[in-house]
Amino acid sequence: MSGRVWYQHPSQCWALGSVAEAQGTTVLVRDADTAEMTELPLEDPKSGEASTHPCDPSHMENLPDIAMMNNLHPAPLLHLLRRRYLEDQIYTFTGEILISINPYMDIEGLYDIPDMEAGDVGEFFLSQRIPHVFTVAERAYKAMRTNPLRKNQSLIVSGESGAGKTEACKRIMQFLAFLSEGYSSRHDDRAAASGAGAASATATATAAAAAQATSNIEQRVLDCNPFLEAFGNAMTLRNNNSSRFGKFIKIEYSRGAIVGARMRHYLLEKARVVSPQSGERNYHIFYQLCRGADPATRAALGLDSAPERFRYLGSGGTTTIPGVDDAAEFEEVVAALTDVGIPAGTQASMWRTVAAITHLGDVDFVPGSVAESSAIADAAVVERVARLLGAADVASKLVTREVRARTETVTVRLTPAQAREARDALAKAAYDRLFSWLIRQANRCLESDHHSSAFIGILDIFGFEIFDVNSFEQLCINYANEKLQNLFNHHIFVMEQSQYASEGVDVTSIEFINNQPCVDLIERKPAGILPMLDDVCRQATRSMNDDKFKTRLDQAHKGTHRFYGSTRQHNEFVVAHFAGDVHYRVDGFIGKNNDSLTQDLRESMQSADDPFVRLLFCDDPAAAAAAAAAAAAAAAGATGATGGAGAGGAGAGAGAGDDDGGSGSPTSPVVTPLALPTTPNPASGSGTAGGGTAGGGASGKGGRPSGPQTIASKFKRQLAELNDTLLATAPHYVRCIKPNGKKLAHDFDLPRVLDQLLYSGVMETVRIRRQGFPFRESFGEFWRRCCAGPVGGYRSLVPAAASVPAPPEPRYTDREDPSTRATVTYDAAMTPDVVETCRRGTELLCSALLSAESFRMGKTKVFMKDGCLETVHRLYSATHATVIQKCGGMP
Ligand code: AOV
Ligand code: MG
Repeated sequence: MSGRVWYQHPSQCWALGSVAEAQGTTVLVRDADTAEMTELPLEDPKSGEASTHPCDPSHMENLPDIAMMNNLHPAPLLHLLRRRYLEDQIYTFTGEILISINPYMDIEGLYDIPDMEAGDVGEFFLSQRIPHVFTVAERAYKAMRTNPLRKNQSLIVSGESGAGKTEACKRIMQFLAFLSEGYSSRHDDRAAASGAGAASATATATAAAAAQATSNIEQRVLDCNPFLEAFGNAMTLRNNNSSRFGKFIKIEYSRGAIVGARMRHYLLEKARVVSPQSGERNYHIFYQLCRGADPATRAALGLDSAPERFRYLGSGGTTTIPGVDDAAEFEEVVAALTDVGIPAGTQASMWRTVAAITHLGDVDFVPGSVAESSAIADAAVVERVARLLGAADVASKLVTREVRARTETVTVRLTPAQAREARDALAKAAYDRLFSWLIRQANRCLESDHHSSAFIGILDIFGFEIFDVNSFEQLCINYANEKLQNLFNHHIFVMEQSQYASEGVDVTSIEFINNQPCVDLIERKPAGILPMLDDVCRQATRSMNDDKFKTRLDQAHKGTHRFYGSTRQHNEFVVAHFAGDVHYRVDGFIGKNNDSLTQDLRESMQSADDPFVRLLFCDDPAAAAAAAAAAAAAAAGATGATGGAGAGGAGAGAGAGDDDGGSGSPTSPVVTPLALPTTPNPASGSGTAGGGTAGGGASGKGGRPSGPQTIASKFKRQLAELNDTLLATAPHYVRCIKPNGKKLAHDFDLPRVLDQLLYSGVMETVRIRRQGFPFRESFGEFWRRCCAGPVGGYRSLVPAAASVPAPPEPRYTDREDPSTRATVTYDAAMTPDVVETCRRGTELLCSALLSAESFRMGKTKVFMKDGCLETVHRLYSATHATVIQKCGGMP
């Protein structure tokens, strides 16, 4: 095996070969497969990385855990993953982290749950250390039940779009449901508790929903998936079932049984509702409804089984997904909605809303009779929308906007372009609110009736995205990933440190790549990209535009922040993310961040005849009540305060800051102060956000002294919360990898995978490990290793150690863990005395043969640098070459 090396290959990243010749600064390598010769510089001139790496026998083994490999390096790691992947072994551990590679096909039996003895439940995969998502789920489950310090667990699943995060999360949830059911069948305490809970709470809406739901809590958690995916997933170029929102599900436990769940969602991609990109679809539900609703419903909704006829549904140019039957999926969605307790009547309302949004897309505008105005092109279409929403005034509200000034209200006509913008804003808002409502329903039905003592959180967030043109949405998504990466770095670093700490081993200065400056560049006040965008959005002036925002960014960061860059394109800036440089185009940033639905349209929806539509557009009842109280207080005490440029209104609406630009920032030309509203509208929470009368146009959108918070600030707050939640849990990581860009099975694109291993931090964990002591073995196992072989094994090399006895043969025995009542297998031969003997032998041998720098004695394990074991082995082979040969080689 000696002489074999991994070498840098032009197309394969790394390949196996042998050094034919080394001359000065170059090396000549013969490929192991093709015998082709390649001459390489000793070091890669760009990275300074050695262009060859010695191949260790362990690199050729099919290891379930990369941590078992000697002389770790990206090359053998990559080849191990490929080999396993091609044999349908898609999971591999790297220490505690699970790597999962999307197989793009169903692997037979992979998710079968074997028959287990009662004692094995929760230990089955774990005790065998099988690389599998079930193992990670078991580990989290076990830790939740046994770790008194950190009960709450989180499973953090990451990877780029299409890597398999959502599938992994579903499998994890199914398995957790299985564990919980297994627990409940052995302990009937929960059954008794939930029976009592349901009986005492029948008066509440929660219990009513739960009572309608036919299934148990475990099943209900799983039942949410079909409808969440129908409404929140879409076919994209990268993934036929791409999640267009992030979600965090907390599964709540009492002892070992699930008692409830809660979920949060993050940033549903709204732009898709009105403009799916070429080659992509809108959200699944639109097509499912068109194809799956019964003919009568379809007729009542004005829908058609050919969704491509509707502009919002057909503009991506594709309406079918290979292998997917939308009509059958619709049936599944309806069954799931019914199962979680959403009555048929409410479902009908949901379909009306979905249909109304579909028709909205076909409302178009032509120039009106008066200059700068518009008229609706086809009255029949808008009437259908009005009927479905129960909002008769929607037609007029789409082409005009009321601007409220100090003493009067002026109706301003909208140009066709502005009217289209208003229409799209309404469609996006309606869909977004429908989705949020759905999440609330799911939460209601999953709400726990009784006390939970711990949770397991599962995070499935949109993967890092780099497109040709990246916009505000990508910045938000990549920001989320940057935050998660930051947390990962922290955890890995902490985990590694704590391994050493628990063994009492001192390791000096482990360094890790910190992406904190990049996170700061995006989020930190005052000059971070998002805070600056918020500032700009708050400045209610027409002169502020996306280009000026870009100029401000340049002024703040160009040439000074190493994670910020600028290109020749005047409207682009670059962020050096951990996963690569991303060029963002600023066009539309301000509009997308403001995300405003005109107040008129919102009010129109809030007073719709259809109670379901009213409900959707009713702002948070609690917030509305608080705002009403604040408004009343402000009105009572603010008679003399009208000079405050609308600050009274602002305060009343949302308690927003005094720093609002409504009162005239240095860059704003003229801003007319606003009067207090004559009839404060607490429900909208926005006071009188009329604003830009100064411009004389219909730019009510511009001025928002206290309007709803921006998308960026809301998202930032949500992520901060998530971060705090996750920080307080014990994390378990699943890193999903996308093997190719073609959605193909058995296709492993080496450079692509290496890229993901690098940016997902997997390589970094390997590097951190190598900086410390990557080889670690318990004293017993290590000493057994030293005593094996002719002449008494390695210990024969050190006279003082030669007399230390070998441990007895292992005697694997089962015992019950008192805290979990689970069966654990252990080696009964390893009594404390035996362990102490092994420790002594280990120490004698290591101190005699290794430098003090290269090993550490922990409390139960010995730690070594890479290559130490090989040194010992070489010495041994050389010393006893003849004897070893006589005995027929090494054991
Ligand atoms: P994602 O969640 O990571 O992307 P998915 O979990 O949706 O990716 O996986 C994409 C597709 O790959 C699935 O629809 C399956 O067809 C296939 N797939 C993934 N994992 C498996 C598996 N374990 N076994 C079989 N097929 C699998 V995104 O949501 O786009 O970031 O926003
Ligand atoms: Mg997904």
